[in-house]
Amino acid sequence: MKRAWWKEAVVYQIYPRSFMDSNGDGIGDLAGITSRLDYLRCLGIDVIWLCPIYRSPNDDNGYDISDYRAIMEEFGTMEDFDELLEQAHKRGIRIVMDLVVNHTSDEHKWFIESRSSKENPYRDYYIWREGKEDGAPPNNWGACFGGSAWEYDEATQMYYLHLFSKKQPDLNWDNPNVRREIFDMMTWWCEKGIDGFRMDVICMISKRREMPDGEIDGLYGSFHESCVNGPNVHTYLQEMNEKVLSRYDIMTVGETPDVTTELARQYAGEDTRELNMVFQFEHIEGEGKYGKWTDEKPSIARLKRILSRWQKELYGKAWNSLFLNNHDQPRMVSRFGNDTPAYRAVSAKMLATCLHMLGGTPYIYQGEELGMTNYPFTDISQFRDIESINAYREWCGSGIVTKEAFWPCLLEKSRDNARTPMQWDDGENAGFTTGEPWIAVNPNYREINAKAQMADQDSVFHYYRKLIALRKKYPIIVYGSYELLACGGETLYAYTRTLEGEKLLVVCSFCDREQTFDLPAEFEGADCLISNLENRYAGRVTLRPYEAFALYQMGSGLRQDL
Ligand code: TEU
Ligand code: CA
Repeated sequence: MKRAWWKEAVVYQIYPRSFMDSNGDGIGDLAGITSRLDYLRCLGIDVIWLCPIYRSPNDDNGYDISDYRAIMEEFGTMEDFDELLEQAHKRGIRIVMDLVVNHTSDEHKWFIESRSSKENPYRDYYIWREGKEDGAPPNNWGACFGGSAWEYDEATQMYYLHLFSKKQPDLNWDNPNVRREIFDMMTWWCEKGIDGFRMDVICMISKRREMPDGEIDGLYGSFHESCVNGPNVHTYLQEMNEKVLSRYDIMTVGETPDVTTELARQYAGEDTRELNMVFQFEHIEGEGKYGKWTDEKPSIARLKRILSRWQKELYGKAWNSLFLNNHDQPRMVSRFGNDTPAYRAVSAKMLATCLHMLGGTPYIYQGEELGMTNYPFTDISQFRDIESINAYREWCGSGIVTKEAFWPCLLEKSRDNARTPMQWDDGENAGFTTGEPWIAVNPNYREINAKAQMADQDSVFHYYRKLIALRKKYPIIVYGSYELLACGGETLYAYTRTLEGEKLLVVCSFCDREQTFDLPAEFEGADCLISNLENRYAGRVTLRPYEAFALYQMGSGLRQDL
């Protein structure tokens, strides 16, 4: 397997709106991020993935971009960006930009031109279709954020396609001018010195020309067959690679919902000249009761099975990202661990052990390194996320589900769980802002905050520091092959990694009861690299609730300690 810096890196994801507010307007900003770079250096991460900071009317918190070469007013200025980049580089931290080019904002100048007339040179930058004879939308597709995926536009009496909100019209990548403009814009950022791109829903940029009705999925037909992993997506990515990516030493990660391991080997193959890695969701997105919405806890057996398949099927062939949460997902300790006071910290450490010892590039979502939890929402007015608000209105209005039945699904899965402000200290608003925060601070900030955890060697924060340091020290964690160990019940997850005779054993308990694990003979006497509780690892090991450990054995069973 080829070595690469982005295979050895640990990424930290920043959602700027909620990270740190420098000027008291209640909204996180670029100067705020710069002021916290030393915290990230202390944690030991290598790369920041910066969620969108471009000019945007914020229908979807920056994922609706109206100018790719300007900074969102609320976040600061281009000078603030340049300062952030310089200060990050000074500390050896790279910055990967979010690249949202499946769609723009409807306030982008291209779309303003496009909608103005059928003859406008920008008309074909977007996807326009006639309605049906009775005036209905061209097909039955639903948008990700509710309603039809088609919006009727009075001026030219046609519909435009939007797979997300109606303020996020989809670009037409089949138009070579669109591709050229996007590649120019990417080059412009690379010339500025940024270190890579995280590409938003990049698997959706190529649509089939025929757009038949989709199978009903929830309230609408699915656009999946026509829009995801479409006919030209690999051609366009190869063109992007040739014209932009290959000219810089950057990291590229494609957000690819609904990708298979087979497709991932194309998107992020060692030699396919497309992207460095995929960021896929199979392990965390099962079928919900109502579209993505459910109040059911995920199955750990399923998680193990899917993680294992990705580990095996990509090994030596392609590269994957490691994560259990991000800005679109609930907090991982609440979903996969246990966020009650007795088990929160220990289960957060267990989940981190499980992820960080796997092959792939780990992503830490802001606050995860503190074991931040879901928010105890009590009223719909507390939500800010367009997806959550629209889903509540649409599903409860449909007659399919009552408000009482849908509410627990919002609590379990709303994206706003991840978007409450970063908890810096136990002062007012958790040290995030001196003003009124744009979304409520989780009331548990007095117990869970960065300041307290930095001062406590036993904290989740210091555990993450240790995991990151281990990845730098042991190549087996980055490059080793993977085997799932058949053992115990559904909630015990044990696997090994192997590299040139060295071996690593990782054992994680996903439950609140004791379980036993029989240590394989080859790991008797091995070094314990990390564990979240004190134990003796020999013979039959009794694991306490949410216990996790990793043992390391040097070559051929012969310990070489002197
Ligand atoms: O998300 C794309 C995506 O696949 C979403 O459907 C995601 O699964 C969903 O938000 C989960 O509920 C990306 C961004 O990460 C997201 O923040 C944006 O809203 C979306 O694209 C549109 O740009
Ligand atoms: Ca601010």
